Amino acid sequence: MRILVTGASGQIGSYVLERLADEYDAVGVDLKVPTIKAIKDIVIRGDLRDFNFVRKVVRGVDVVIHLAAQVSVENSWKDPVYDVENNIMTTINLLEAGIKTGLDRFIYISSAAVYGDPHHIPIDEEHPKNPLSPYGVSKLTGEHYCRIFSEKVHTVIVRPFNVFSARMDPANPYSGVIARFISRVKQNLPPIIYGDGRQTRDFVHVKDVVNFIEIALRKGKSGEAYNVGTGKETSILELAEIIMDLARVKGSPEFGKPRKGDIKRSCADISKARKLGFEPETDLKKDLKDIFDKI
Ligand code: UD2
Repeated sequence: MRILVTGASGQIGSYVLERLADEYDAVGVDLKVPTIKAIKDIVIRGDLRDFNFVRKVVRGVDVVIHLAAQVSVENSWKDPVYDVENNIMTTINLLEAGIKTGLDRFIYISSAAVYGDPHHIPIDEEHPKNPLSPYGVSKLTGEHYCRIFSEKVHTVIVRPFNVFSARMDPANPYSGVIARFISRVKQNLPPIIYGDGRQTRDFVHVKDVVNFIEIALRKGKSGEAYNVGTGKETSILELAEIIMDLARVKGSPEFGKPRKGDIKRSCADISKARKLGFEPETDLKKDLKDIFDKI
């Protein structure tokens, strides 16, 4: 089985490709060359916004795991067109080219951002979808394309909550909150919290996301969506405290203006993923300690 992992140089994609390359004929594609040695020679450089390139790269592939995306909520407000091109156009290009070349399976990595502010916690897959940002809208649009194309190709939608790993980029201002906080405390500066810090997230270690993607590949039902999180809610204030403790930084965090389109609470109901055999192993405090020196 030949597998194509898009976004293979990214935070999740690099781990997915590393894992699958042991077992399958797996290759990656990305705009950038990966920094991870183990996958350097199996990642093709190219732009998935270009249909001609997509057609070439998809030929002979049985499964596409689509992780390439613009991932920042904040950046999606700054440049919504870039967000659409990278999150919607790439998805349609892959589906269209894949269907034409006899693709067997398409695993689309969406996001918990499709739900918007929760009506109930934990959030199950049937929860209303009211995205609050261009990023949430683009991810949800990709899901709709997967759903309507699911008669032609087996498509599975995965909705990760807040993913973290040692491969987050602290230098990138659009990286997730964990990378931002670790970068601040390493400079002996307090983390900056946007808003009052009472907003919550379900932080899930990348190893759980990779585990679930492997499950989805084998057992995911076509046209169905699955949450991937831990079912545990952590406030940004608590997160700041944990990271300040790890770095032995004294004092209090700084507070800034809340971000536009910031979701207030987020916590996954993972019963549906569990039915396929998923069991999260994330231990936030322990995993943060493990990745602290690697970031
Ligand atoms: C994350 C992912 C997004 C998506 C979503 C799913 C990133 C960059 N974004 O969006 O791709 O999958 O989760 O739920 O991985 N914050 C601070 N200070 C900072 C940075 C952030 O207070 O320096 C706050 C921010 O306002 C928000 C929370 O931390 O309330 C999480 O922000 P984020 O950028 O890590 O991720 P989020 O949830 O917007």
